[in-house]
Amino acid sequence: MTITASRRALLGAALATPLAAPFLANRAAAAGITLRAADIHPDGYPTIEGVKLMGRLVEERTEGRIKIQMFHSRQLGEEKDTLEQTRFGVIDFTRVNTAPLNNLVPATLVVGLPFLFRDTAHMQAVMDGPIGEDIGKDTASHGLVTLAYYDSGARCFYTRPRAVAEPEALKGLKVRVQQSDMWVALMRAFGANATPLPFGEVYSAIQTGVVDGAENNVPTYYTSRHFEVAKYYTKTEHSLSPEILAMSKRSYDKLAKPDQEIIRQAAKESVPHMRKLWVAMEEEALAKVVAGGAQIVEADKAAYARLVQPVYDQFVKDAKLKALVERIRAA
Ligand code: GTR
Repeated sequence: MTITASRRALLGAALATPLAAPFLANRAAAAGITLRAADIHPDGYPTIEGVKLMGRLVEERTEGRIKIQMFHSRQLGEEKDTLEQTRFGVIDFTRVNTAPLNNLVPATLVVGLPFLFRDTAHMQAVMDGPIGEDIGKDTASHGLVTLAYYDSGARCFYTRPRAVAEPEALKGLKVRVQQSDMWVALMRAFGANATPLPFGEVYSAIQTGVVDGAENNVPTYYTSRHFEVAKYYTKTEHSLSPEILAMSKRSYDKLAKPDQEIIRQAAKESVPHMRKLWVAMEEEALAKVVAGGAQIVEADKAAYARLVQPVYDQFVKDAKLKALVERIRAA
């Protein structure tokens, strides 16, 4: 049966109507999915902006079929929680430091080891290259697809009672650390008492004297407003422990190969963007904390570095981790 002229006219009119476009768009959206990403940092922080860029690229390249919604500011919980939920596919992406992964995936502790990287360029070259890729492979058996590594600057001490230019000044102070055995051991090696705490509890822990201080990069010291309660920021730069952007393997496996590739590629492309913002943020944060009353103190880094061997002895025991440390040093 051939389509009658009048029906053809009707059909043409329907397609020409302005209603047709939103109708089709709605259908496409209904067929699409929105993936959820978690981060503890506030909106505007470079890690958040990195993931947002990844989301825009993914949405564009899948013609709106895949969207990524960012939940910042600990809306989905602390890093330990979001990691667990990502492993089990409740959350699709999480951006965390390597530290909360340390007990689960030993290779991740290596890149947080004290005074391991010579500088930021060394860290970036290692993480962006085959070594970073190998570390990423180890996360897969724990339900996480490592997509990219972001910068996290240099971690330094900030303390309430006094500056800690020499390790002697740190002796006996209670210092908050991330929830990782390596980090607890490192504080001990430095002579401090380690108190592992989730990030969101640090401000009040310092304020109420539960701990005497913590350690972090300047941007986090600023955005967390920890500078209000711990005025002395001592530039020990003891670790360049990078950030990791991981996708839930469960969520990843549900996607078609070309979509997986789009996500991997978008994550890679978000790295230079994040790093550019990071450099600007470090400068801005430093000015802001100084204006807010923080005192920036130079440290005897060599004296700190002399204390860390026991941490390497305790955690870099098996042949695999030893080889990893050697590869990083030689890179
Ligand atoms: C920040 C890092 C977070 C988290 C936090 C902490 O520098 O970006 O992922 O590790 O430090 O100390 O808990």
